[in-house]
Amino acid sequence: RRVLVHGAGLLVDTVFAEVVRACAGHGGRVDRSAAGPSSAAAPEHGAAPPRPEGEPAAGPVDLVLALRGPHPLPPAVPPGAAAAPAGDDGPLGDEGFLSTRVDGVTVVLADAPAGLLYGLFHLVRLGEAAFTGDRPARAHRPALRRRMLDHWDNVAVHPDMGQVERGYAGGSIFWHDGGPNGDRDRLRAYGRLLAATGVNAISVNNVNVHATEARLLTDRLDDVADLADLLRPYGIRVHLSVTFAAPVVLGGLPTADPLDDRVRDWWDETTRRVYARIPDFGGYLVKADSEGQPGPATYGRDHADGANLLAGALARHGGVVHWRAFVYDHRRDWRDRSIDRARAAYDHFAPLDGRFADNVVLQVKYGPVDFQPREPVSPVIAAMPATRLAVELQVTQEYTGQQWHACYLAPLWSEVLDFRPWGPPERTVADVLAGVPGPEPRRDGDLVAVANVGDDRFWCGHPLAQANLYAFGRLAWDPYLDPAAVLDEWIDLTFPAPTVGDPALVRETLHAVLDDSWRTYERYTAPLGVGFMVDPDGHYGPGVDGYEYSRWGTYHYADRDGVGVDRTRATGTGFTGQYPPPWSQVYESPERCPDELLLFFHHVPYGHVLHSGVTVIQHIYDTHFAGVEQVGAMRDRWGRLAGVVDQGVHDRVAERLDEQLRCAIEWRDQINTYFFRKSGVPDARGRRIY
Ligand code: BDP
Repeated sequence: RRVLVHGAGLLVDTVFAEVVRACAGHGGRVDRSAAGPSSAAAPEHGAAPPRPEGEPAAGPVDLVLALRGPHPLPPAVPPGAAAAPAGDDGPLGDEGFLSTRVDGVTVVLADAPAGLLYGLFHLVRLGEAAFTGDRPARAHRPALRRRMLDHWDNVAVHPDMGQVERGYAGGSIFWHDGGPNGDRDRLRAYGRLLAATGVNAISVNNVNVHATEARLLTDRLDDVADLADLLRPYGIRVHLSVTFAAPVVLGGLPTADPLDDRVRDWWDETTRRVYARIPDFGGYLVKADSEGQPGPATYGRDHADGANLLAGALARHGGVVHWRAFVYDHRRDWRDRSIDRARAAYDHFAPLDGRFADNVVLQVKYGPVDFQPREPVSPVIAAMPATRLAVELQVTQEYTGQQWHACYLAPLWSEVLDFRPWGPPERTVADVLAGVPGPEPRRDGDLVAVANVGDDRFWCGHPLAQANLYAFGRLAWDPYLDPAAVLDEWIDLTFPAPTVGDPALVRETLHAVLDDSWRTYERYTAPLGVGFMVDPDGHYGPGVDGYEYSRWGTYHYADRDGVGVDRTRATGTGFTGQYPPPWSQVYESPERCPDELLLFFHHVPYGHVLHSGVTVIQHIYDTHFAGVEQVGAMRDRWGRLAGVVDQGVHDRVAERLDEQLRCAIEWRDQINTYFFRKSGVPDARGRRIY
């Protein structure tokens, strides 16, 4: 094929290098026109030298990737290909692109270099289809401006959490034993991989900022600048987790009080130095006054005072502060039933709505407690119309099987994104983040996720966990996508169609293994939204009473009569009152509450009959037996791909499915036995319970 890349800029250089690489060995020819001076900074891909500016490529061309702008479009763009799509002549923006195919030429046009890069990856997704027939012009723009991954990576190995906190894919891709991870090719490949999913921002160190990591902001800034240089060609901006105590621990000041002038000056000057070194630095990520991290409360100040301090220092450079809403009392007394951890984020932040600076993004976990496989959507999202929000997902599978269990999380995330915080027909969470205006003007927001990548050979430990990374990026680009369609994309990009036997085998098998895997995981773990019956040490495997009498505030309250947390206004913690109608009423009522959340909101007798028609106790037994059977079926299905997919991938997944089955059986037996002993109610179907 013949390809023409037209335009100047670092990211256009990347596009050119990518196309050269794709064509290498296939007899294709790639030309470059209108290249500007920035191509000196092209990534090291061994690209062919660009053609002189303005010189058209000779002969017919199959694909043109062209930047509109100061230079005229090259003649290779067929007449009509540059016309706006019917009904959509709005600007393409910094990252959008227009794709079409006219007169046998596939054309991608963009107004900014990043758009061309995303346009290229769009073609890669289309594959051969991008070069057949005519394709009507279509404009593509990301629904969300910032699509961000947070790495919980420590620079130095932490005695409890290791190199990566809650990391299940080996060591850190960024850091190794106190210093940078020297594998620069791997880092470039990571940038490329992320750009292909649509991710455009990354935070490179843990939100729990320890002493070594704190210094990334000052005397170890060069390490951050190096990462920024490696990721910049792929349109990814680097952010840093900072400690709120930095003026004390790094600056030697006696205080970090956000209203103290010395503290403000310190942040201003420190931030100025960061931007002098990294001009496109993204901003700061802060976990403050939470789980032992320092924050403004020490000085009697609130979260708005704290966030606005950093926002002020960043604003003049175009940076943002992601301030996490994951704040609660982690030293509570388990005997005090009046404190409810689910209430905490709303109680802390809702009263502050309207006080945050415009470049503060309040980063809210999708559920009110902590990344459980099933939680209601956080009430904070509806409560803060005057605040820019990010919804935080957990791609790393801390509570969903730790990349030993196959658990495709996109259906969970889609449920969150499709949730309507004010009830139908009002806006969805996706609408809120995309900036769709409501009764009050709404600010657009971000989608953020805790990353699942490490230095593992398969990136994510479990090769199938890559589907979660891919789906996160795609849903952040377009939160209205269907999870099954996203999975199709990932399968086609990841596994070549088998050359012998049934060409649909790989696709069908992966759907059979992954489509329902999140619900399967839910079936064999904590029932009906009660959460946290997990081993408290590592959060892997069952721990039926592991958290029941601890300080963390995550209880199920099972006794001989019933189970669940009463969060009603009538008799419980009042958490249901944090939702606007209709959800405040729906969740308040055990009759109206959706089955899957019943024990999150209500303490009910074991004989309580669900909407499904079975009792709570029978539901527990049935789902736990079914969950194990489903994992067995997943394992058998995967077995049929032996010899069809790469042997190394097959072995790794097979090993993990064996472990998933072992662990699911352990969950089933412990949960069923626990509830049988508590309730004394036998299984109606007479299955063996220990
Ligand atoms: C919890 C994790 C803990 C994190 C915390 C957070 O167990 O390691 O530090 O979330 O989000 O789920 O800050």
